[in-house]
Amino acid sequence: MKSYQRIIDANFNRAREGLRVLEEIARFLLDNRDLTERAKRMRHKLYSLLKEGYPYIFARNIKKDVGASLTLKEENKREDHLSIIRANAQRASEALRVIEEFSKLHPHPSIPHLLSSPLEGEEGKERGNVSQAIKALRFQLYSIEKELSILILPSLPDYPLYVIVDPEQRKKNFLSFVKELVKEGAEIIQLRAKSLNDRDFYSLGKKIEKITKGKSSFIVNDRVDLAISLNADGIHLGQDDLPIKEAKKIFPGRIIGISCHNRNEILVAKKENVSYISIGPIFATRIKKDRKPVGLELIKKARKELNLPIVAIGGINEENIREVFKAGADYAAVISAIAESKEPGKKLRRLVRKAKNGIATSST
Ligand code: 3NM
Repeated sequence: MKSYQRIIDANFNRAREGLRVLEEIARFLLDNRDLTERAKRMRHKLYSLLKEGYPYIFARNIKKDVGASLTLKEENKREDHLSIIRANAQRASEALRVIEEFSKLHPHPSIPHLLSSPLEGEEGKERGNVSQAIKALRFQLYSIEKELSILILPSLPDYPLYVIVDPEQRKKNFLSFVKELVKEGAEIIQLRAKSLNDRDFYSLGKKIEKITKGKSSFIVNDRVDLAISLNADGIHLGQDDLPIKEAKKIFPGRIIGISCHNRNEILVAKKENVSYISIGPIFATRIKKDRKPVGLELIKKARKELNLPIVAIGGINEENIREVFKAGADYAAVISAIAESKEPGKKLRRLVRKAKNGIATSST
């Protein structure tokens, strides 16, 4: 019977640990009261269901546990918050399933039944109640996992330059241009093509997706539907595009960024929990002639109010890139600085070097 006790003990620990990780994500990463409370309630329910089984701790034998030293390579690495959610929800649901199965067994008369708070009723029914209750917890967990996965968003890569490639701004050999940037190490590539029809956007996007696959994060501008069909890593939304909430529902677990041009838009976006906020145009730019530059001041102000990554955009070039990082930006987005260069690869490297220099001297 010791082995039975050890199974319950190990899986009780696994389930509550996994649940606690999900609870912390809901609480500290998402500030989401509802999900925090639901995860917490689940842990408490589990305690109350198994409290009769507490003596099972005495069956614990870590030295003898043949699984204690078995760690798969994948267990030591988590790509992002989403993979933490997946791994822990999986761990907790598997553990619950094990408890559910073993709680159906008839226990040995010499040990306290691991179960159950509702002592009334005949024993068989009681065991059924517990496995049913554990099963209900498992289903609650599935929906918490789904909701967390929709809300949590991956981050941009840790690379300071956000390159926007636009076939209107680089008409000649567009694909070789993109290939060169990726080869030179550009880790973030956004495809922006305002005047292409859907079919042409899709066909160009497929080629960019191939070029960037496994090397750079591929972000699609404006269009969530195209981002989905292109299996992009993320979407960049303007103020007039699909609302962030809706984009998250149909494109969960992907990078979502939003363009902001004033403090009000920044404060609204802050509440939505996005992967990043872009602020611009910082300087005058030929590409958005009608927009008045917001200047470095808006980055400084936003930096004080935001924990989210800030992407500075608009008129950024080799001469001023340091300034945006000094003001508190985390990334600089550029179109013309690279598109107009005869040697885009070299230009990219110089911009990155200067960006890193700006980060090093930034006071934030
Ligand atoms: N969005 P360049 S500024 C596409 O303010 C875009 O949201 C902006 O191009 C914003 O690096 C801008 O050539 C143009 O100035 C960026």
